[in-house]
Amino acid sequence: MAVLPIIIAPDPRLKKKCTPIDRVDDDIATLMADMLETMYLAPGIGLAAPQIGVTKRVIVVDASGKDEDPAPIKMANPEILSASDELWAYEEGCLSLPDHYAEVERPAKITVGYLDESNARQELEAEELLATCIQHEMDHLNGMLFVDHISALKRNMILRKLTKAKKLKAHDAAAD
Ligand code: GNR
Ligand code: NI
Repeated sequence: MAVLPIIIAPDPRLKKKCTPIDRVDDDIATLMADMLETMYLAPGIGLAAPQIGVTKRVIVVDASGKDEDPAPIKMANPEILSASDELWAYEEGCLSLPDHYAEVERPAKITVGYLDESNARQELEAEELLATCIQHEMDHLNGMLFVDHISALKRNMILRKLTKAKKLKAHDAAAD
């Protein structure tokens, strides 16, 4: 298994539409395992392949609580089969937007179809935090970040701060 570096916004690799998986083979199963390891170390409750520079429709999530058993889920080609009219609001964060948070409203309950790590078709009903997390990860597959759901004013403020932080980091690296 391997821990991979996470891409920080703004970055064109986070804006790409990812391509579907033909078949979950050993290479995709390894990618899923590496993504979970990267996510747990970060730590985060979800990770999408484009966050590690892979433009494929693969996500992993684990929205279990601190005192619960781990509940890893690996998905290729996730699709929303149904979504509730009822919405749920949550203060979202993103490993690609470190230290920034904003409330986003999304359907409270969803049914998702996907291929698992054995290439078997699965369906999962999710609600609240798990539903939000899956929708957040699926957005990444279409080049969307949670800041694309908030006002342009708040979005640009966050992206400007991240651009500044990147410049500082590049400057520090050049100084040593
Ligand atoms: O770790 C994460 N926490 C989180 C909190 C609220 C809503 C979504 C998330 S996903 C995020 C990890 C991440 O960036 N996944 O793409
Ligand atoms: Ni994210």
